[in-house]
Amino acid sequence: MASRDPAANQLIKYKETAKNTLSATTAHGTPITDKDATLTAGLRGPILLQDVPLIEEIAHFDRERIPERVVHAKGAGAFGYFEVTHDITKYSAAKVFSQIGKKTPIAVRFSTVGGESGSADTVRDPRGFAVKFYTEDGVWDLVGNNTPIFFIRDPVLFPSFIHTQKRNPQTHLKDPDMFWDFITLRPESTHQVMFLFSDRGIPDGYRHMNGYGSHTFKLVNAEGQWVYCKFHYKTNQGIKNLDVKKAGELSGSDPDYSIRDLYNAIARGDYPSWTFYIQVMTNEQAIKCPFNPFDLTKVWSHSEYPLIPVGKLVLNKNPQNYFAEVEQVAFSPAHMVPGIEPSPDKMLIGRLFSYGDTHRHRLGANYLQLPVNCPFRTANYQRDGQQAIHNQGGAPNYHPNSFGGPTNSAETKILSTVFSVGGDAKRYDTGDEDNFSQASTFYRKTLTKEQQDRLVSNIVGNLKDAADFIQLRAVKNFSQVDASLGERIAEGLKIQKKNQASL
Ligand code: HDE
Repeated sequence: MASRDPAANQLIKYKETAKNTLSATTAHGTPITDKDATLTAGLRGPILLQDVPLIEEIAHFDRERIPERVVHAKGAGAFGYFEVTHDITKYSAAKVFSQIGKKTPIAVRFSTVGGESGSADTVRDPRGFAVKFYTEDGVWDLVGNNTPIFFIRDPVLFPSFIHTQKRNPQTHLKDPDMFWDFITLRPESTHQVMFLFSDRGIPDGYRHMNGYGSHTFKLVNAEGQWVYCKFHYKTNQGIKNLDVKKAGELSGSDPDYSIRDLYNAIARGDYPSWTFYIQVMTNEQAIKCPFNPFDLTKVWSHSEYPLIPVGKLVLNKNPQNYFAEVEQVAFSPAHMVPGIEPSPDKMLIGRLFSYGDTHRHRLGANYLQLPVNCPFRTANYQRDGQQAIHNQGGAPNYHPNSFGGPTNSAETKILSTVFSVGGDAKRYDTGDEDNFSQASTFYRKTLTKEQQDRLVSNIVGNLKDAADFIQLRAVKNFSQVDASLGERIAEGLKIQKKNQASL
């Protein structure tokens, strides 16, 4: 860690800009005459209840912590803009894409997933890459990761999947069995597990990784025609990953490595940027697609569905206050804008519920009124609740009404697609759908020989602590990706051939 980088000099810089030292006040704004001593009866006497500044100070301190995010608790944030460089209005009428050269302000939060808010940045874990676009038609959140795929394809498994990476409920320790037990019982996770244990599993900070909306979405144009789409944001800094040894060292010497790297780059004026692309698939193509195009464990081939450039994301401003602008920033996949809609991806639909729900718990019912979250314009019939800052004045609080309250938007009607759904209502376990074909392509075609070697070593290094029967199950799954991959992992784990045969 550089000793006096821009992050280290933050307070010195603050002092340069703060012209006069102001007198301290209570939270209700009255000047405090003595910040250094409590009000006591006599030199050694007890404190008087009328020491309002003291009571206020302690009472506020007692309430400083809010629940951390249940996943993605550790993160860094920054602000900037999205600029359109290519016209995609034939696909989407979303105002954010309306014109080449148009700039929309954005907020971005990067994160690790499993660890607590104080955990190390350089762990092997997917990275969150959430983007908030403040558009004229409201806030659009693209709450993605640095991977185009995910571990599971049914949201009902998500809380359990996350529990496997949290602490064992009895020991309060990270558990050597839970993750691999779950992963091997749900082989649809194999594709993402391979990505996680490849070099890209430990990015070098947040600037040197790509981002993906991951799910399939729908884009709707001004005529109401729609296509399915995926979003990609590719780093212009180049992909850089940390090797296992360096990452381990940094976990001890600079656990906030990624936050520091992002803050300093922006403070230096070295603004990170990403080129933003879409892939599109028509409904006819989706019907003929040999795999389920709404399955989050699958990628869409770039040769069949080429990347179409759209614009760039640029981060040029650090937060002024971490808690207000990063801890309280509230992303939700349900925050979509006219011209962008969800696809039937079950995972996406599960997410549409979860985020607003967790924000109401973490930040309160009026979380969308916090400055970092609020859109340019809100006009609705929601009122009151804790911390109602913008309570819409004297506007009517019921609908329909005869007094000029907000009403239906005729302009965006065409952008709400009509679609048919059908089939028997049933719980369809998708665990046995094609789990290995894309994982095989990743192993055989995407990874070089050296990358394959490191993948094997990373998997073995982690799996070696799991119980024997779980190791055997893992070898069986990896053998379905590629027989030699299974063999090499078995060899690394010193598993005998006869044990494998017993599976
Ligand atoms: Fe999340 N996820 N997630 N997730 N997720 C949260 O929302 C959830 C998923 C992602 O920087 C939570 O505000 C469910 C996929 C990011 O503030 C929570 C499911 C992807 C962030 C939640 C998923 C993500 C979150 C926790 C399965 C990549 C951090 C705190 C259906 C495409 C956003 C919060 C930030 C955060 C739920 C799966 C990305 C609990 C139920 C897939 C980047 O609502």
